[in-house]
Amino acid sequence: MQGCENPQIEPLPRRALQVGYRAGAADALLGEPGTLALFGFGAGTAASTDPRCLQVALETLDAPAPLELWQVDAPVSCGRDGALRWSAGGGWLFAAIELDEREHGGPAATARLAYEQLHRFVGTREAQHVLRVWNYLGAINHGEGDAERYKHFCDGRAAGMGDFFAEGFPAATAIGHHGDEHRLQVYLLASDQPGLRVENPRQVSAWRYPRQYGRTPPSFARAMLLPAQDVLAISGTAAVVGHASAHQDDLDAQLEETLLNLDALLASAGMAAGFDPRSPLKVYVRHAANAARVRDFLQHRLPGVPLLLLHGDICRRELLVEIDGWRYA
Ligand code: 3EB
Repeated sequence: MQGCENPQIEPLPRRALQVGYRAGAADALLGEPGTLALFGFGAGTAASTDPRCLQVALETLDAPAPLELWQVDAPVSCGRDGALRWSAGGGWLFAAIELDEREHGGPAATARLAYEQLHRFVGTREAQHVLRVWNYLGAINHGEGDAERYKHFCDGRAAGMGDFFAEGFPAATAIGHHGDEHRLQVYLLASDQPGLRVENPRQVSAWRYPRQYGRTPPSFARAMLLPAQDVLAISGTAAVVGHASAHQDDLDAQLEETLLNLDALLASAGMAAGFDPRSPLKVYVRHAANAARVRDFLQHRLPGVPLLLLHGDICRRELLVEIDGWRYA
């Protein structure tokens, strides 16, 4: 047939996984069809041996704490590979690793190992496009200047990434937890189709931060549009303007600036403004005493939006709050 000598069958873009906060028992949620991952928050969460379960080291500032559920429209398989656990279905891949820094020689070596193991594993899978990564480490602001633990983490992360992310960095979050100081948790979402990286025109791209923020600039994109462009995965977003932290010690002003950054990201992604009941957000709050004020502020400004407040340290010590999450189109 003329014009059809070399038919190119374009695969349909992968419809996004569904992410939401759910009350209820872990076992029931794990039993629902298509459950790819289930997250509990804080030490009070029941540990599970299911590879799809992760007990995030951050304590929640909400009671009762919901679980975060990821679901896909396909059967899910799962397993373990050394320190790594994974699940996969419908073109999506969840992988998580937890390491003890004492066994690997500190935060840089441990971050490096975590990223080496993760990309080595992802490299064996069909879902090779890492779209979104979360990093939780202890005592993130310990140490002065270049000796700060976050800076060591950035060194190790970049080394462990190697050239696996040569096409561009994933969207990411890096937050300090208050659990066992030596515990590093890294988990990711990957797909068999690429996403679209989104930067924020109000902010210098993180990988171009000037030297004052560390030897190795943080390797993340501000957000990632998932393959069907039906959801934006938003990186940790704080009151950073240009490359500088704004509104030192002013919680309300930092929240306002963060909302401006989130609006700018949505616009930059070509999405309509605003968040809605299908857009779950995580709010990392440095001082637990600020939780009620942060909750009131955001409930007023983002009515109906599912918020999960977590007690965590932002990687710049002058920042009091950071927000990440999902915005469905
Ligand atoms: C910022 O805008 C705040 O190191 O992966 C936000 C999101 C931040 C991700 C990371 C750091 C990271 O620079 C800090």
